[in-house]
Amino acid sequence: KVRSMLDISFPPKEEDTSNGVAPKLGVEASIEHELKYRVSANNTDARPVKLYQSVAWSVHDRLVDAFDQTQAYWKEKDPKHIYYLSAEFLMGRTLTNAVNNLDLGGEYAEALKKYGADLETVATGELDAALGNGGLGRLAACFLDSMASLDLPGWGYGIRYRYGMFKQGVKDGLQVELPDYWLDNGNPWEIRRPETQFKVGFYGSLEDGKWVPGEEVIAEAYDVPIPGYKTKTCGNLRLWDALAPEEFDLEAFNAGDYSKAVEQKRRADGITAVLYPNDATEEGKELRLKQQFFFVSASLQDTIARYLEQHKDLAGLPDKACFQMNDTHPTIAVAELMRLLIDEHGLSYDDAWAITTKCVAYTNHTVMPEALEKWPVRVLAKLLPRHMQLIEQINSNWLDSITGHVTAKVEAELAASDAEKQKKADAAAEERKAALVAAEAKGEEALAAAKKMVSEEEAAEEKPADKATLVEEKLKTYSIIQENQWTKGEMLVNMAYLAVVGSFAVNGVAAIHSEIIKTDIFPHFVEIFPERFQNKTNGVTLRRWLAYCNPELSALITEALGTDEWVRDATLLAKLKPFAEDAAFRARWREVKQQKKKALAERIREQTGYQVSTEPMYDIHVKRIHEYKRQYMNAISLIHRYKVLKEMTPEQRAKAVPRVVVFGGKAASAYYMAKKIVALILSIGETVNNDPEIGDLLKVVFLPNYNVSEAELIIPAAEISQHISTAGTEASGTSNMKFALNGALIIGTLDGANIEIGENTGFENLFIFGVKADEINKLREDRKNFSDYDPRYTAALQMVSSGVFGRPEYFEDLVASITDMNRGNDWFLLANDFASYMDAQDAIDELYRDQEEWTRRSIIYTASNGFFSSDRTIDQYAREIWNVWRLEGSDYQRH
Ligand code: KOT
Repeated sequence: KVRSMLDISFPPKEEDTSNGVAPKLGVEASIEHELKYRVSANNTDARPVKLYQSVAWSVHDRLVDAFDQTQAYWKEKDPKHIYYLSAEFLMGRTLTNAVNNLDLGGEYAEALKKYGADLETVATGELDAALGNGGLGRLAACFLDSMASLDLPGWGYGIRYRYGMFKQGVKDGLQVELPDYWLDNGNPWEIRRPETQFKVGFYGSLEDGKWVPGEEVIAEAYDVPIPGYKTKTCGNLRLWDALAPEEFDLEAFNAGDYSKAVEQKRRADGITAVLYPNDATEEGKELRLKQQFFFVSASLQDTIARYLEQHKDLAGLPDKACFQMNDTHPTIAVAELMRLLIDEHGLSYDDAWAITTKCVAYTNHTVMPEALEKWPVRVLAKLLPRHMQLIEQINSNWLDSITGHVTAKVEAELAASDAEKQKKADAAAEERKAALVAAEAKGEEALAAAKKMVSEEEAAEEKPADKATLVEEKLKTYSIIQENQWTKGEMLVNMAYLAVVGSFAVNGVAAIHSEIIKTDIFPHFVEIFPERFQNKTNGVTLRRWLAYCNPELSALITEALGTDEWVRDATLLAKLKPFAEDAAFRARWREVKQQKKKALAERIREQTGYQVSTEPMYDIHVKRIHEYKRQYMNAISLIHRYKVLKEMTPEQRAKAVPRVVVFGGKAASAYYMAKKIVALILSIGETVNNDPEIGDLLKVVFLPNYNVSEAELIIPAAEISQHISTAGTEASGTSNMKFALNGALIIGTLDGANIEIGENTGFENLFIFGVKADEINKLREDRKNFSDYDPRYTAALQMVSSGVFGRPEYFEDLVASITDMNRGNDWFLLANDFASYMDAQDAIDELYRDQEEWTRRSIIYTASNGFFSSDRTIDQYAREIWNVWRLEGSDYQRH
């Protein structure tokens, strides 16, 4: 049944609630209208981009209608809201998602026939909204979809970057970064709100305890409607743009100093100009802190203002608002909420603290030390003097509150070590006594010497430790403000510690990760508040990542299950299991995979010029380029594979299992080694793909500019996917879930969510290799000599160094990073895992020869991984952290 948004009445009422502004035109007429009046094209010159624009504007109007009604309804019912604070939202394209979530797919397909177009093609006219780096930003986008689909009152809050993640190109075998002009053709998915503006201050000083900012900018809201899947709920992503105060106050601009005004505009523009392209690394730049404070302050002011429209007393804020901090990037919210409550709304420090710590929760996404944010006190005190003062106060109250605990701990340790020491001292005293007796028997001289020795020994004996000093030392390990371990004397604010102290809940993003943060990152906080720490295993939206990116497989699933309910209730996928045993079904499953491989092959040809066959196994390794993710280890294994193929006789080659290996991923522009890894993959491809002896047996492709839209094309085509991070380094991973749901088998380590995917799918169905997380520290300590390595590994690296793939000098330090004790010393333990990685690769080749068994497993993967729907994740957040609920007895009830 196709439902039109035109006749939505929400909340259900007899009369039309749309105030006459709702689109009155049908889909076809509205496209026509937009084409003529908005983008000024007619049917004959409706080029793809213009057609996309008019379709998008037509959908926009329907979205706005749903949006207005939802927001008005929430305002009336006043339920508790969740505010997801995130520096990144990696939304990708919107058109397909919006049309299908609004259940208008049929109508738009029909209307587009007139232009000889289909929705899939029209959708390619849209540029990705790439306001994120990778997993963390994409998770935020999946969460918005799930909140709306579960009818939860939820908003996202972030930054409207004018330049998102850079576009990656390839030139002369190297990555090049190009600007992402994503707003160039306008953005039909946002609604500018010039009426919603807040002042955000920076710098300045404290005068009589009051902050007088030295610089002010205006935050202006843009709303991006978030349609739930076949529900009337339409949530909101509110993104902030920065304006100079003069843009906002024209009179002052006219009266004031022109060049000063221009300078102010330049500074304001700078705040929202560009997304920092670092994934899981921090760049301690003042501008980054400015961005963080900018969006956090605007979001908190906005929430409080809306709250105060309906309530007098801020004491009730925790019943109406919960702020979920997506990693530490929004952690300044702890201090800013305190400031707003105390300085702007007159609350006492204690009342403000009680409210803040009931409103804020924190999600940790990484244990990589270089990603844990620590802002120098000097930088914070300059940019946000009042906040620095509040952080000092928060820290000193925190340390006071635990001094009793720490003292007791020190006393217990002292008591234990005292007893130990006393035992030692008693034994030593006995020995000395015996020595004196023995010396006495030997005469005067021996006795004198023995006495001297005894008194020296007694003097050297350990003095009892000073308790106060020990308590002070231990307290430092709990302190939010700590000395920089590299730059002595420089004090740093540990943002993760501030987040833990200021939050009522702290969670990791996969089971193993949530344990690691408890044992390795926050053990001393766990002592104090064990109940604060939780796990919320990540998930992905099945709308974008199965239903819409793989309509062919989805149709097959729906046919088998006799319903498409699995799109909202992913647990239903389990009913697919029996079909794995049905040979006819397997043949159709393979047929779909083949179709998706064909589409990817076409894309590879377009983007790289390489012609790849659709017969070989499609082996995919796509994610941000990082040493810990070990694309480099895969590259080394491919060099070995190439070498083996070269050495084979033609008879042996005829029996080899051919592969197309596809890499994709961006290297942060300043990440030296990551860029070299990209270059190495490109070079291997250049050599292997042009080697006539190899032909279709092996192709190594680096597909440039991996992003959400490319992922939607690549993932459905994958037969094997690689998730091979050093155990204990990948917090969760989310593409592993997308691949599994699309029936790609996984080769991976026991890391992040791979473990839970293994538990759900059956570990025997994955290709698991490598050491476990708890072995890593010891292995790092006793890393071997280069000469001890697996001969295949050594030979492959030798080929790089000797120039088989060109540019040997360029790759010299990449090789050194895993072979030289003083230049990296193989921190991510490629050498340790290489042999078992190769065993897993052999097992893959072996299984691929048996296409029936391979397909059986592929179906088992899709059937087993409904758990990784972000609907499940969000339901857990809602119940176990946020305490937000769907409105009872309303139109929200799903049928
Ligand atoms: C950290 C600093 C800056 C930008 C991004 C990060 C970041 C990204 N930290 N963790 N992530 C990834 O988050 C994903 C979603 O939880 C995880 O699946 C993935 O393992 C993290 O690396």
